[in-house]
Amino acid sequence: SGNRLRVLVDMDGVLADFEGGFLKKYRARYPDDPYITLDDRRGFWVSTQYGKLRSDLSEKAISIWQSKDFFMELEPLPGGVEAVKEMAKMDNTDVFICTSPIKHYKHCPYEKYAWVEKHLGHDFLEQVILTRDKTIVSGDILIDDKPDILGVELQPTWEHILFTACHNKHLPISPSQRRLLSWSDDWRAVLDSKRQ
Ligand code: UMP
Repeated sequence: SGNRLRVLVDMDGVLADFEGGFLKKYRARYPDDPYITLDDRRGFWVSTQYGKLRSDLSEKAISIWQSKDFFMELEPLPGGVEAVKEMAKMDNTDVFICTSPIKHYKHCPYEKYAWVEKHLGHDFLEQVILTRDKTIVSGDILIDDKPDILGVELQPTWEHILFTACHNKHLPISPSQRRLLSWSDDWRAVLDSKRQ
């Protein structure tokens, strides 16, 4: 606490390639159905955009991330695991992974822990926060690809840094909101800007 910097890092779309993993498994399972390329993705909710494409496709999309091994087998996004490991070694810096599990809880929560253990190591499990409401978690920064992070706390302590993803890259950014374009972007400067 005190003068330490607390960084919250989202998992899906920031550390783990949810969109790429989804599209690959959706096309394998439903090869005769239409799909949305990553370039054409708009809006955070995959299920909503698929439902607009054809009404039955929302349920088919949902079936993909409800399946066993979906979350476990997501590929790391370039540079994310390395950045989190480096952050965690920095002086006066605490890093937590803050991620929302789906309500179909058979596989997702277990697999999120397993993913962190596999890619960041057993000790990093100490840093995992599973919550459906990130506004009640306190921190200095939340790096997240979801444009609107809402919950019961109307004034979260963190500044939301929007992590660029296929679904949010076209969004006009409000003057007050900062972005990280990828893990090649200057995340160290973002952290330093919040240090006392
Ligand atoms: N998710 C859905 N529907 C979608 C897209 C994603 O339920 O159309 C799930 C996957 C993740 C969660 O478990 O939402 C997003 O979590 P955060 O990235 O906000 O932590």
